[in-house]
Parts: sequence; structure tokens; C-alpha cells
Amino acid sequence: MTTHIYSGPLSMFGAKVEIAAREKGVPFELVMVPFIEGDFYEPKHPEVLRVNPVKQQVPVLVDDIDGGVSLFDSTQIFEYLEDRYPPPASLALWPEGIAARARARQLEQKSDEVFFPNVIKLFGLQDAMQSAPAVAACAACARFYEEMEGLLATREHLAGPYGFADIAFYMAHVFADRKGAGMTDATPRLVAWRDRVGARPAVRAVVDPMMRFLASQGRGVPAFLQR
Ligand SMILES: N[C@@H](CCC(=O)N[C@@H](CS)C(=O)NCC(=O)O)C(=O)O
Repeated sequence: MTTHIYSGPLSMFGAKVEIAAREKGVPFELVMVPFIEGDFYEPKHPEVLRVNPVKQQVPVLVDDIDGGVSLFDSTQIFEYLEDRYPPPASLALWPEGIAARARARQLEQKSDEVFFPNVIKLFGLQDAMQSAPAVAACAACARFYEEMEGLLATREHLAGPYGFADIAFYMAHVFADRKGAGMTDATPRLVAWRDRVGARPAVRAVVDPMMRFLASQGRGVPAFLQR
């Protein structure tokens, strides 16, 4: 079976998928789609247009098994990877048990759809970080960090064992930090979680080249990732 993952050099969602594939030991070929000045993904890669014709976004995963599996959306791809590479042969990235899995899935979704929209707002407000919408977006990020800090009172990772929820929030938080809404010493357990997750070889293998890409363009690299 050949697995292709289509991503971009600064794709937060693509990085989620690549980290998960590495954690699970999936052999894959990474295709970086064209990415041009202004942070536009142009021209669109033909496989991205084929698999995701309306949204035209990465990540996209294409497998040549079972008549072909072509998927878009990082969360959908997470589900596929766990089904295709189940434990114990491959690292489990959803916890065991219906309730625990449901909670983990909700956290993963909240990271993308509750936390990250604040970061997307900050993308357009970098020259106006004192403006009311920017201050509100940073405050929303800080509240989310506090919520995650609460979860870590009784466990080492967000949803029990390390998994998809951690991968999603780690990547979302890297981008939040880049845009001025990083975590602080107000959430010490979360900072320790960040160090634990960030030290994983699969995470480093994806985040380090992304930070080198940023540095090569003279763009800011979060202080905690300057190594
Ligand atoms: N919900 C999607 C979001 C994907 C997404 O926003 N992809 C961005 C890159 S991180 C993209 O391809 N943007 C290019 C565009 O929208 O033209 C997921 O989880 O994969």
C-alpha cells in the first residue's frame, strides 16, 4: 500500500496528520503543495483539487488500497489512520472506552473549532494587537489554556493517554504563540504538557522543519521552539 499525504510547509492541519502518521508508524510519502508569498496555496495541487474540489485545502490523504481511499480534513484522516492502523500493532491515539473516546474526540474538535478560530482572527490583526478584537481573541485563548490546565490536574495528557487531542492542541497552540497568544506561567501544568508533547520524536520531526522554514524566511519562531 502506498500512502500519500499532501500538506503545506506552514499547514497546522497538515502537521496534525503528519505527526499522527509518524506516531503510528505509517509509511507515507509527504507531498508539499505549492505555497507562495502571501501564504497562498497556489497553484492548487491536482490531487488536492481532485479530492477536495470545493474547499481545495490540505491536508489530503490518498491510499491505493481497497479500491482507493482519498480523504480531506485532518480529523477525518485521524479516524481513518486509527481504523487502518489499530492497536496493539500501532500506537493507539484514541483512548479506550466509549466515554473516554467521546471526550477525546470532543477535545480534538474544540481545539480546531473553538480555540483555533481565535488564532485565525489574530492572523489578520497582527498590526493591531491592542485593538479590541485582538485583545478579545487573546483573552479567549487564555481562557482555553486555563480550561486545559484544569484537565491536567489529574492526568498527564488532555484526554488520558497521549493521543489525537494532544496532537491537535499542540499544533494549534504553536500557531497561537506565533500570533501573540502563547501560554504563560499562569498555566504551569500546560507548559509542562507542552514540553512533554514537544519532546516526542514524531512531533519534533514535523515541527522542527516548519520552524526552520519560518526562520529561513526571516519570520518569527516561538521562543520555546528556538533550539
Ligand atoms: N478543517 C480542515 C481545515 C484545513 C485547512 O484550513 N487547510 C489550510 C491549510 S492549514 C488550507 O489548505 N488553506 C488553503 C486555502 O484555504 O486555500 C482540516 O482539519 O483539515
